[in-house]
Amino acid sequence: TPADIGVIGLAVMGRNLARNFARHGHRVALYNRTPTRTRALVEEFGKEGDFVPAETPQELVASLARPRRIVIMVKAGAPTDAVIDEFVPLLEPGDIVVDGGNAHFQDTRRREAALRERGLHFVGTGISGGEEGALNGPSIMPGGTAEAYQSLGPLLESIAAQVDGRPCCTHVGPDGAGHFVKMVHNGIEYADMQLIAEAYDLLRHGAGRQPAEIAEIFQGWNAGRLESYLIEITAEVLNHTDAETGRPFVDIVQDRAEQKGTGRWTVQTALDLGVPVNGIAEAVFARSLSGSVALREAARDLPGPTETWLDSAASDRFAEDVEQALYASKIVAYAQGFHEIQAGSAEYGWNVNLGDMAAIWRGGCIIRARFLNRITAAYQADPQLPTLLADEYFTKALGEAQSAWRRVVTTAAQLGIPTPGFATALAYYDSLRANRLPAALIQAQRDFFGAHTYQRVDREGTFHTLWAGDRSEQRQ
Ligand code: NBP
Repeated sequence: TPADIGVIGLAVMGRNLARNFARHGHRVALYNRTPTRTRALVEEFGKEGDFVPAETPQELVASLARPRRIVIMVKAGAPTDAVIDEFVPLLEPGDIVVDGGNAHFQDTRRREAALRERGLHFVGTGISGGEEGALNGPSIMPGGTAEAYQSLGPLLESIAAQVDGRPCCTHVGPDGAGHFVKMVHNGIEYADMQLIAEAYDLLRHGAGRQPAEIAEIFQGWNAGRLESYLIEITAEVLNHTDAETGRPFVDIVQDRAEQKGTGRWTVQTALDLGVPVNGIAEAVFARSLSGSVALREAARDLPGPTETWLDSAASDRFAEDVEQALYASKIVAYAQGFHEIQAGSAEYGWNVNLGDMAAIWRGGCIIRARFLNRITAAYQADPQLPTLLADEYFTKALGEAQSAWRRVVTTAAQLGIPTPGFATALAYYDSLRANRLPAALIQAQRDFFGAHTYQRVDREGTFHTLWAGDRSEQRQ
C-alpha cells in the first residue's frame, strides 16, 4: 500500500514528526540525505507504526499515494531550497509540498509562487513546540491554498495538540501566512520570556527572594490567570540545583541569551509594516545587550542608586504588584503581536482569523497559556478590533493592574533594576491612552528644519510656516 505522507529530513524535528504521524495510524515514508538517520529511525522506533524507508528521492516519491504529500523538515534557508529543487522535478501537478521548517515568510511567498507555476501546492507551515511538541502534539500553522488544506488538514489536525477537543491546527491563509504567524508567535515568545525574566529579577534583587522562594511564587501565579507553559517551566528552572556546585542552577548559567533570528524577523517586519511592537523589540535588544560582553564590561563602573533593596514589609506587597505588572505587560506584548498579524494580513491579503490564531496557540506551543481564551473571545466579539487593549475584558484588567504596574516600574527605576519590557509596555499603554502626544512638537520641528509641513487641529489642509522668514503661515 502507498504511504499517506512522506517526511524529508529526519533530524530531531522531522524524526519526531514522522513518529507522531505513524503513532496516529498514518503510513509514513521516510527520507534523509544521510541514510543512516533513516535507518536509525526505523531500527529504534519501527514498532511504533507503519514506516516506509527510502534511500533515494525517487524511492520516496514512488512510495506515496496521490496527490503526494511530503513534509520537508530540514534546516531553513539554502538547505530547504536544495531539497525543493531536488524533489520538484519528481512530482506531478496537484502534489503538495509542506515546509515545516522555520522559513522567513518572504521565502515562503517566493517558493509558493514558483511551485504554483508548476501546478504544485506549497504549504509553508509554522510548527511550534520544539522536539517534545513535534512528537506529542505541536501547534501547527499551515499556509497555502484552501485546496491543499483540504487534503492535508486532516493529517495535520490528527497529530496536532488537542485542547477542549479541538486540534491546535487550522488553515491560516494563503502563501506565507502560516510562516508569518509562526514568526510573530516567536516574537511574542521573546517578549513573554523577557517579562518573566524581569519579574524574577525584581523579586530576586528588589525583594531579596531566593530562587527557590521565587519558584514558589511562580507556582502560585501558575494557578491563576498567568497559568502558562513558560511560567511553569520557569518555576522548575528556579527550583533546580546545580549538582556540581550545589548552587541554584540559574546562578551558574552565564547571563547571555542567544537567539536564532525569528524575534529579529518579527521586529524587522514590524518596522517595514510600521507597526509598533516595542515589547518584542525590547526583548530582542535585551538579548543582544546581554551578549555584548565588551560593552557591559566597559560600563560596569557606572554609578547606580544608593537605595538598592526594599524593606521586608514592602517586599511582601511587591510580589503581588509584580504579578499585576507581569499580566498587564503580557497583555500589551500580545496586543502588539496581534496588531502585527493584522497588519501583515491586510498587506498581503491573507484574511487571517485572529481569534483562531489565539485558539491554536492554546496547546502544543511554547506560549500556550490560559489567557489565550480571552484573546479568542475578544476577536469573536469584534473581528475588526483595532487593538486587544480596547476589548472590554482587557481594558478592565489593565485598569485594575495599572497602579501596581506603575509602582513596579517606579520601584525598578529607583532600585536601578532594568525592566525594559515592563517599562516599554507601560509607555505603550500610556501613549495609546494619551489625548495629545508630543508628536505635535516633532511635526513642528520637522516643519522648522525641513519644511515637511503640518496639519492643523482646527481646519483642513496642509501648512508650512516660514520659520526663517516672517513666520507667516502658508497653505500648501
Ligand atoms: P536542523 O535544522 O538541524 O537540520 C538538520 C536536517 O537538515 C538534517 O536532516 C540534514 O540532513 C538536513 N539538511 C541540511 Br542541514 N542540509 C541539507 C541539504 N542541503 N539537503 C538535504 N538535507 C539537508 O534540524 P531540526 O532541528 O530538526 O529542525 C528542522 C527544521 O525545523 C528547521 O527549519 C528548524 O528551524 C525547524 N524547527 C525546529 C525546532 C526545534 O525546536 N529544533 C522547532 C520548530 C521548528 P543530514 O542528516 O543529511 O545532515
